[in-house]
Amino acid sequence: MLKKILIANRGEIAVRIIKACKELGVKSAAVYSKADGKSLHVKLADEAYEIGEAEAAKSYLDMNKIISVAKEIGADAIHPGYGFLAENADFIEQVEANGIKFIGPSAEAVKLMGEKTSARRLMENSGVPIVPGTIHPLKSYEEAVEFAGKIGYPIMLKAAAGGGGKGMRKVDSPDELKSAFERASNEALKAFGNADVYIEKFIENPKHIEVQVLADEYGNTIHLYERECSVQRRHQKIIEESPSPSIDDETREKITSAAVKAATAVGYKNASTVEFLYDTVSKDFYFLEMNTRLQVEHPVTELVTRFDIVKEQIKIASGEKLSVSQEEISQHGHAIECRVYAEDTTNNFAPSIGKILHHKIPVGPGIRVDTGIDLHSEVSVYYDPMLTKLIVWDASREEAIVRMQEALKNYHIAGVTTNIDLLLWVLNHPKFRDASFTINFIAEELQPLLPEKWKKELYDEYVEAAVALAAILKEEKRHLSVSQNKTFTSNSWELMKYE
Ligand code: MV4
Repeated sequence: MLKKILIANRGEIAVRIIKACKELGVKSAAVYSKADGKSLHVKLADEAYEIGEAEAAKSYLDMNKIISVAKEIGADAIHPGYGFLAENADFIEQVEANGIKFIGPSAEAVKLMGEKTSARRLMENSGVPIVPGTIHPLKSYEEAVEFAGKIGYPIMLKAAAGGGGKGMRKVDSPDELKSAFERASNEALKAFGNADVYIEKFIENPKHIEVQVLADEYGNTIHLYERECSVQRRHQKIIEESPSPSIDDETREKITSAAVKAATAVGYKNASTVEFLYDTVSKDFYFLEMNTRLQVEHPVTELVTRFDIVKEQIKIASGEKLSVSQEEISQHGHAIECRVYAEDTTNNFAPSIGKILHHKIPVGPGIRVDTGIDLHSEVSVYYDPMLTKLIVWDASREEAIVRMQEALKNYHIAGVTTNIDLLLWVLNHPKFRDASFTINFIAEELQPLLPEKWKKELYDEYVEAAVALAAILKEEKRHLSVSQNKTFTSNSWELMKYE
């Protein structure tokens, strides 16, 4: 077993990894920036080392610094969590060149899956269904015209080096293609240093379903079933659940087998997630991308399969064989995760910064709280504003929803504005209840309730939206949460109080 793991991350995921280390009797070493001295992960780890300035580029993204700390303190492995350096093939190579174990996939697999056309080629050759489109970067605008004509509009132009929604452009008709092609290539070059783009058929109103995969270093690969993550806004998931309420057992069997095929095809080791778009009408699913890391939403899978993914990651990196076989994994009951963000829904999801002045977490049967904050923590502008993941388990989806509503109502945070009201609004929405939501749910249902900007000339619209939201909240008989550092110019909660 590994002896000391450096955790190259912060917040709730660093805390989650520290807990797995403690349970396995492995020493944990935190690293932190100057903004994070009082953070929970620093308090909980066995050791903690400051690595630089608040800006991520000068701390959590500083590969050399992190590797030199690991060597100095005698860490034999690095767990990257998600984000930051987790899917950086150069980092993996450097970690390994220094004789340190990277808890994750090989640099090779990360590169192969990071270039989206090579990923699509590999999937097609392995019998994993991909979205119809090109499997090589487009060589010219003329080639784009030809392919788009063949598969039919609307299409998506995507950056080969992109992912997660970056460098993506929908094209509705041939006359839009020229400018879209040029802009997409330019954007791709600027964002990723690589101008390559490719074409996919645009899939209308799909769901987002992904499969958790685990593989050891001896080629054994299993899946831990699926998660549905369709409730998102601007490529930011906010609610995830397992099992998916939208697929039948036959589709479940097909999509999980496809995910195992995908991981096997890349010779994958450790934990990964294979993402699919799912068309509810045809019941077809299409490979989107493979995430070569532990994901934010892994806990719903842990609760439903009763299996600890992070401990297994560490065991795999220690050279152990998978501790379970596929036959030993099954789904029990239903789990839902809500991501609690420090942000203002009514102010264009602007991050809310401040000091945590009050923090009472919900407790009770079937409630799990993965948090990176506690009383007095500082929520800064430097990092992702996700504070906490509330995860609940219950025997059925209906019961899990009720349990989550209670958990959210009993989660009290003061000092920053949170999205708890938004989460409650979603859980009560008929389209969430009957599972008919797609990836466009928030954009279609919530956005019309919210004005784009809070300019003075938009005041009427602002009042209208605030009143509409207030009515929804009143119907749910809930109290409005008012931020400590409220601004009277752009805070609809204030308006609602007077309504
Ligand atoms: C698509 C699509 C529709 N058709 N590709 C967004 C993130 C990136 N992983 C791929 N994405 C999409 N690709 C085709 N051919 C719609 C999306 C998409 C999306 C996908 C998953 C979850 C949320 C999403 C939100 C907007 C768009």
